Amino acid sequence: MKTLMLTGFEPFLGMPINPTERIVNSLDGETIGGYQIKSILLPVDFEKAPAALLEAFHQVNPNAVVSLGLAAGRDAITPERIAINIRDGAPDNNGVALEDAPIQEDGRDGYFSRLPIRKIVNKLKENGFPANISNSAGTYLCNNVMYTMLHHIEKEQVGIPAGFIHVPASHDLAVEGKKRMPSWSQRDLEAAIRLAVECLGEE
Ligand code: PCA
Repeated sequence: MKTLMLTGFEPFLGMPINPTERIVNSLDGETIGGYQIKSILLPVDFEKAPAALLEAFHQVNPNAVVSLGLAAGRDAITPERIAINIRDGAPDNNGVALEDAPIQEDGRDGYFSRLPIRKIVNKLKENGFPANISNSAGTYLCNNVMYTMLHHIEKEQVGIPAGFIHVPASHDLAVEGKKRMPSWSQRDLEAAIRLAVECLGEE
């Protein structure tokens, strides 16, 4: 059977919960769209996250990679169109804040997602879940992980689907968090990510 590496992140920036941690824990080991899910939790750390991602990639040797991140404030599931070669913005969980720093010194400016993002958006909407393509994954850890994976796949000519999906806050994060934010039930978040993975199986 084919394997899909599904990554999520630990909580960050003082938020008590990251719903992507719960999604990956919940889907780990499931078979969706002909893929067995192998879940990996990544640290919100500019140094450790890319290393952990590539180490897991080599261990799992997956046939597809879907990475998930929380975008608190968004109200829909948003597959990302592009990752850019920049690290900038808020401090990571190790207190490191970067400004205008490339991810790869001699890397390309950007990489387009290798996921069927339009198909994912359409399928989610057909099933009653708000979704749209995002044209910016930001400049923080999510963009970093997306860029790192796509750069590696390009460099090594692995030729597999890979990309990133941002998800809104879960209700429990919205209740516990300090800021007001739109939120989804954890069950709907998980159902939406299952549908997104099913799209890969249909490719
Ligand atoms: N979201 C952050 C990093 C970790 C996460 O879940 C981001 O959008 O970059």
